[in-house]
Amino acid sequence: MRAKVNIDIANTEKLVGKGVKDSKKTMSQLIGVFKDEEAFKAADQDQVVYEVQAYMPVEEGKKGGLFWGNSMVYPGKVGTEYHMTRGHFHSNLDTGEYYWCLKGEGALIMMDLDRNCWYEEMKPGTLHYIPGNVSHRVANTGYEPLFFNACWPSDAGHDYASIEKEGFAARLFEVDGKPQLIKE
Ligand code: PAN
Ligand code: ZN
Repeated sequence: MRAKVNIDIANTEKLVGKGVKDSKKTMSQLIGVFKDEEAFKAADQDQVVYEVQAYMPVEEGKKGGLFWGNSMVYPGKVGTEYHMTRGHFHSNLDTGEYYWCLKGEGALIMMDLDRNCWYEEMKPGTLHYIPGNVSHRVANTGYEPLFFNACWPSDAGHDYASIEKEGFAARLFEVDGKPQLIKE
C-alpha cells in the first residue's frame, strides 16, 4: 500500500494543469544508475523506484521564482545498493537548494565539482542545505517509503547528462546492515 503525506497547497487550482509536474521513475528508466548490472537486470523493471510532484508556478528558467517538489523514494535495493534518485547538478551550477525530510529514513548524497562525495542522514524533521556547484541524489536506507520536500530557484535547471556520463564518485551500499559510502 502506498503511504501518503498530504500537503495542502493554497491556490492549487491555479496551478493544476499548468505548473504541476508529476513524474514517476520505474526501474526500466534507471539504466546505468546502479552499480550491479546483474542485480539490475534481475529486478522487476516495472516497479516504481521514485516519484516526484513538482509545483512550478512560474515558467522554468525564469529568474526570481521558487519551485517546490515532493519526492518519494520506495524502499529496496539493487544488489546491496539502496534505491535512489538519478541525481543531478543544476544547469545553472551556482544555484542551491533545500531538502527536508518528512517521513522515513534516507541519505542525501552530495558531490562537489572536484568529485568529493559525502552524505547527510535524513530522518523526519532534518533540513539539508545543498550549496551551488554540488550534485545531489537521495537514497532510501530504510524499510518504508522516504518522503522529502525540496525548494529550488526557478532558473536552476537540471543537468542529468554529467551524472549519466561520469556518475557520482561514491555509492551508498548496505554493509553489515548499515549504510556505507564507498568510493568508486
Ligand atoms: C528534486 C529532484 C527529485 C528527483 O526535486 O529533482 O528528488 O531527483 P532527480 O531529479 O535527480 O531524478 C531536486 O533536486 N530538484 O532540483
Ligand atoms: Zn536539485
